[in-house]
Amino acid sequence: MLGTFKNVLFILVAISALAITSPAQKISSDPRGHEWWKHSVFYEIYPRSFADSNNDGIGDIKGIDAHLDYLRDLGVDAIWITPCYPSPQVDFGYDVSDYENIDPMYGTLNDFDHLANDARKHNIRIIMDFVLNHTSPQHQWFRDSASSRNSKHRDWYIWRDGKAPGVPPNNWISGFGGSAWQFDSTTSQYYYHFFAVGQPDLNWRNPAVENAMFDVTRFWYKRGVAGFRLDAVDLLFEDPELRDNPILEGKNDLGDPNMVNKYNDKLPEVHTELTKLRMVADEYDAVLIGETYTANREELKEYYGGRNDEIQMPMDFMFCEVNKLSAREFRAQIANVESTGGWPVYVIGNHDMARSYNRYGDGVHNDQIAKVMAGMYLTLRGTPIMYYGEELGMENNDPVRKEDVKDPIGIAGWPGEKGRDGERTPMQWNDSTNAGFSQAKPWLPVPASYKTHNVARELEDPNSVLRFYKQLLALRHHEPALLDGDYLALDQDNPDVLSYLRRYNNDAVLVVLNMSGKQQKVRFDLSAQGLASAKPITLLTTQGASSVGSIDQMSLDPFAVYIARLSR
Ligand code: TEU
Ligand code: CA
Repeated sequence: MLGTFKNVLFILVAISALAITSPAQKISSDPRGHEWWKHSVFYEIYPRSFADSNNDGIGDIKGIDAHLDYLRDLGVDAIWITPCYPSPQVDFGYDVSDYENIDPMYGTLNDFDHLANDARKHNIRIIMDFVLNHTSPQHQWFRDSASSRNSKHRDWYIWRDGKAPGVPPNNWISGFGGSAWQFDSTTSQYYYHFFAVGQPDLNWRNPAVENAMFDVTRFWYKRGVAGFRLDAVDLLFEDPELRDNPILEGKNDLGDPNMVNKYNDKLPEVHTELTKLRMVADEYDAVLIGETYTANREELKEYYGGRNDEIQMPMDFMFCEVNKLSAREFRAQIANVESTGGWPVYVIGNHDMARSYNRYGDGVHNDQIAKVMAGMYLTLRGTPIMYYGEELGMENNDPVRKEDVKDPIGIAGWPGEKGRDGERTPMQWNDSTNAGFSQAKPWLPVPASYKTHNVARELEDPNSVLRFYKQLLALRHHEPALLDGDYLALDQDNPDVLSYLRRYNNDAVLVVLNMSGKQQKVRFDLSAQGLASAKPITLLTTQGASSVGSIDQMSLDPFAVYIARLSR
């Protein structure tokens, strides 16, 4: 009896201790049992380019804070802020010199706390970018590591002797061009950097690195951060023997030999590590989003973890990289991620690839095509991650002169590879100078199209891309079938029109997307779904609802989007 009482007491104490130690914890699931991130719309913010509060030409934390109303009204539930930590900015923040602070150019930790507090009031969660593969050489860990072969942090990075004088330890090539090894004369060894020379790789085989990095995540979770986007997570481990990679024919855009990154990309150890990082995340009900560049469904499936114990949200770049408006190819990629059994994560653009507006646009119907893309990735089963400005139809603005290039990839690859500046230009708020981003000259120039494609103007125009996004996001938040329904492909042989059902209990939403520039006729026989006599109630369409017709005889304008609820 006393024993039982003691047990109960112990459980009570344990529960209250849990409540005390995790103040950041929010309600983890909705009444239907879904984790919060399954019903959330994520939005990537490149802080240098979102809004400049102090008019120095560079966006900042206060700038984000000032636009939370806009994000809430748009229908955003979580923002992922790309790195805003102290950094020499060799790779615009992806070279971190202190994981537990904010770079003065972006503000202070205090500004961050304000943002976190205001975001909470707007029901917007914050996701930070975790650059876990590498640091800046200015990080105190690296400075100590480089200082002597016996330093405390020596083994926190990957140091090796060359094969011979002037010859690096192996043939590995950096993603930013040239050898992935940098000779350091202080200790006469090479250090490994998959990315720029200013981004030395951490040695994740060292438990001290692992612990320090896990503590970094706790630091932010305790500040109210709801999760992390894991940068370049494929690359955490290297072959202990550092074997040469197999060389392929030809050269890449940066002029280096093509190779298979057999010994430094997606090693099995990555998965063991992710289960540990996940355990820390679970202490705080946090979500992990992966920058996972997978080549096939097996690789993508692995990232969810054998017991769903790795990354909850691995981004599906196979979908993102379809790179043409093709119903067939999107249908195949949707089936591919659906077949993993995991919760899909759809992205159509980010700060590393040309804007979707240009990649999918035909140069004539770009606004219509932007709506088709939105009509797809915001109605599929899964979580979408938007890229800032996508909702406006922002376009790429590539540099035209080498001297204007900021991105190290563009500097190394000019003129064949112009780098990533074009997709990182300032957010277009209105049609005043610098698109309302800043009163000072912005760090990157806005494209001329800001005059028509900006928040203020598009809010006024009922046919704008922005207004379409707003309607679509509102639908997505309210239609149970769009939130929780399954995905059923329809009319699967159609090369021009992508159609599917999202079904939930007695509800179904039908999505029909004309991916061609021609009028299309489609018909659906939904008797197998028990919806043969269902009446479609139009929810959203880009053409007159009456001109569409009925489900057994539909007529679609070029690049039309048609979304309807079907009820039995
Ligand atoms: O990207 C990792 C990555 O694989 C990219 O470098 C990609 O190959 C390249 O951008 C193609 O254009 C992440 C970040 O998203 C990127 O911005 C950083 O430069 C990189 O890591 C290094 O931290
Ligand atoms: Ca600023």
